[in-house]
Formats: sequence, C-alpha cells, structure tokens
Amino acid sequence: MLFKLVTTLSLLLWICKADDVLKNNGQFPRNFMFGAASSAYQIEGAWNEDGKGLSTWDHFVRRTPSPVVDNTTGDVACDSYRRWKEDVKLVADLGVQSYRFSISWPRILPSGYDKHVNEKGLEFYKQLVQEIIKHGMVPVATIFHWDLPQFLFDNGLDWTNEELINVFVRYARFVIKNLPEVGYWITINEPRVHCRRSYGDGLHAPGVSDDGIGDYKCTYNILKAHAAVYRMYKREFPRYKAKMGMVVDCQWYEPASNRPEDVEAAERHYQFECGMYLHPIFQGDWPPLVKYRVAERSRREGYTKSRLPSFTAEEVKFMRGTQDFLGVNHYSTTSVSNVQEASYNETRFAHDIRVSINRKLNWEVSFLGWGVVPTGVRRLLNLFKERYNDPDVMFTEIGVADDGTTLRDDIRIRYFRSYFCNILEAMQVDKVSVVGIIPWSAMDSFEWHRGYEARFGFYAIDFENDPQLLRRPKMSVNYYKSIVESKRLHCNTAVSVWNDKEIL
Ligand code: GBH
Repeated sequence: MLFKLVTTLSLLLWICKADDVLKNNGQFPRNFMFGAASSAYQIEGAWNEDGKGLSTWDHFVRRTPSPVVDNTTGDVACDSYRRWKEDVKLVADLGVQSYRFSISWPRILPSGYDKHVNEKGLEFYKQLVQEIIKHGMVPVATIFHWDLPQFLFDNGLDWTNEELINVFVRYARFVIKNLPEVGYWITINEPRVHCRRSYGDGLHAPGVSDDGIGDYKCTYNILKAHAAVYRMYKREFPRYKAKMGMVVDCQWYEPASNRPEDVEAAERHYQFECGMYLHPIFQGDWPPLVKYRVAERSRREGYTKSRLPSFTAEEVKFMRGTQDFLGVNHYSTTSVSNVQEASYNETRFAHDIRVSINRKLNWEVSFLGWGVVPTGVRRLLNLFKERYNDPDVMFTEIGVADDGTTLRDDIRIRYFRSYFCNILEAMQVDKVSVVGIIPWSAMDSFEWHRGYEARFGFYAIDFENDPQLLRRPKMSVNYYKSIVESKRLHCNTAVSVWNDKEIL
C-alpha cells in the first residue's frame, strides 16, 4: 500500500516536472546571440553631409504633400551619424553580443556605382565596425535596408530593372571587401515589404505604384540579386568567416476558423508573404501555389504571360541554397479568412493573395494595431523546421511599438517575455534551432511612412521637443539586460500566454 502510494507520488512528481520543462530549464544556450537592431536611413540623419549622395528616401520625403503621416523626414533622425559612438555604447550597455546596423549605399557610393567612392562615408562604417568590436560585440551588417541611390533611380535603375543586379553586386563586393570584420552579412532586408511598398502600393520610396506587376518584377530581381551576392561572396572571399543570409518578414497566419477554405487562405497568405521568398532559396523556384495563382489570374485578366516572371532551370539551381541561416523579422499574428475571387477586370496583388486579415477578439493589440500573439512565433518556428529542413533561425527583428508617451513600456516587457518564452519552448521542446534574437530596435527612430509616430526602441528619443535628442532608457532596458546577462528566462504556462499582465 505504502509502496504504491510512493510510486504514484513520484510518478506524479515526474509528470509535473516533464510538463514544466522550462520552469527549471529556461536557459538559452551559452553561445546564443542577443542583440539590438537599427537601419541607416532610420537613425543616421546627415542626409546630405560629408559627400553623401541622395537616396530615394531623401527624395521621397521632400514630395508635397508629404508621403509621411506626420510630415517628418529622416534628415536628422537620431543624428546617429554623429552620435555613433554613444549609440554603440548604449547598445553594449544592454549586455548584448551583437549590433545590427545597415549601410547606406549612397553614403559610400554617392551615385550607386563603385567608380566613385566617398571615402568619408566608408570611413564612417569602418569606425563603426571597429567600435562594435571594441565593445565585444559582433557586427551584423545589412547591405540593403531600402535606401537606393537616387542617381540610379533617375537613370532607370530600380529593382524592377534586371540591370540593377550587377550594380548591386559591385556595391556589395565593395563593402564586403572593406569591412572584413563583419560577423553576419544580411544582403537584403525584407524584400517583400520593400517590393510591395516601393513598387506595388507606392507607400515607400521611390513611391512607384504598379500593383501586381512592379512588385513581382522587384521580387524577381531582388531575389536574383541576393543569390548573386551570395555566390560572389562564397567564390571571392573563401577565407571570410562571416555567415550570409537574406532577411524575410514572416508573421504567423492563423486560419480564422477550421473551415477548409480558411485553412487554405492562411496557407495562401503564408506562401504569398514568406514562401515566395524562402521557397526559391530553400527549395527552389516559386512556391507552386503562388506560381499557379498568379499565372491563372494573369491569363484571365488578359495578359499574354504571367505577371510573375519565371526562373529558368539554371536560375532555380543558382538560387537554391544561397543562405547560411534563415533570418526572420517577426512581429505579429493575423487571423486569416477566405474571400471570393475578385473580378478579372482589375490587376492587384490583393486579388492574387485573396485573403482577408483580422485579429481575434481575445488578442492583445499594440499601438500600431498589430496583435501580440506569442504562440504564433512558436508555430512559425515549427513550420520553418518542417518545411525548410531544420535551418538555423536568427531573429533579426522582433519587437513591439509604443506611442512614445512613457518610459514605462510594460507592453514591451510583456511582449519580450512571452515571445522569448515561446521561442525557448520551440528550442527545447520542439527542438527547433534558433541561434539568436536581435530585437527591433536599439532606439526610437524614423518609422518610414509612419514618421516618428511609432516607437520601437529600448531607448526613447523625444524628437519633437528635445533638440539634444537625448537617449533615455525605457523600463524594458533593465528587463532585457537581465535576460541577456543570465541567458535565463523564467517561463511557465502563465507567462507564455498572450494575456499575461504581470510585470517582473
Ligand atoms: C520592419 O518592417 C522594418 O524592417 C524596419 O525597418 C521597421 O522599422 C520595423 O519593421 C518596424 O516597423 O498585420 O498585425 O500582422 C516590418 C514590416 C511589420 C510588415 C508587421 C507586416 C504585420 C502586422 N512588417 N506587419 S500584422
């Protein structure tokens, strides 16, 4: 009897323990890389100084009426071109192992071509890289974070033109050669957002609206440009240790119901947003679903060929495998439902993807209206593992916006804790390989067409009232620091659900 009781009790204890893996073991691997991220146009300012050429963004923000919601520009932004030392130190103060920044193409090559180099611009990034290393961090450098040299655009060389690929490869070769100490190269940041916004709906510079056509041309060229840079890098820099990848933005797409048409809609959403970029690199060619739908709608809309350019067999081979890690920017989850096929009189990306997105009522929603749904990140990681043969995943952005009115950013603390717990669960329970987390962003900065409305930073900047642009740590700084220092996170089921309101 007693024996029975004891065995039952210990069995029970064992089950509790097994169930609660993370409680006792909420530990990131020792070599796990934490960081903080930024991008050139969003923080540097000094838009026309020291020999810098103009980018399409410098041009775009000068349009009237302003294409930016609060009529602001990145002319000054965080003034990081001057305060880079201070900024590197602020990032290092977080205790992190890496700083992700981007290189402004026209700051180094004012015309975009590598025949004329702006030495001061190059010097700036050389010093930046040195400073990051001096603080014991790994420089993670993005080669293209959306600021195309205006000169190229004026000469017809934008991402809808295949000729840009070679010019881009030359620029990439130049920066790689000159910044040998970079630890991770990111060729292109979020090709989907860039192509859709810049050549589809026109909300981003250069503001071209060619919905359902220009965006696909851009996608086609930018993917080939990524692959070309990767091949060039592996061929010409065999002794460099840095890993290279492209960064995609993928959210989690949750079917609005378990009706088959909603489940299919969620899959369509995934394939048109992420699959379109990951499939050519990890599996080869466009996702069949995307290829088929765009071809079919194109035909019915009266085009003689698909609006989605096709890859030759050689190109498919050339592109497959051009990634050392899967870089992902993840923010949110949407609830996806099916909509009816739209009329064939009109060409639109929205008609190709054919979904409607929503939030579920019980989801917390952040300042920009994006759902805070931590379980989405775990689901996404499992999908990557399944579909792309267990790649090393690196979060190159993850984060949440606040409205800039308080330093008590408890939503960010809640967001990071719950998202990180789900990432840990994916690593430990589902055996997904995650190598790093680089939150967006180091400090509040220019949020593209949203101007300074949304604040993603660990450090707050009062752009409106403070000419000194003082960086003030938000509450999340200490929280993040504590996780980064111990690489430990106390998770239990209560914290890994979306609606936990308790703050550490
Ligand atoms: C990134 O783009 C950029 O790389 C970065 O420069 C920028 O500052 C940062 O985000 C913050 O905006 O419909 O609720 O699921 C991210 C763009 C954000 C686009 C999430 C899709 C989906 C919101 N993506 N968004 S939701």
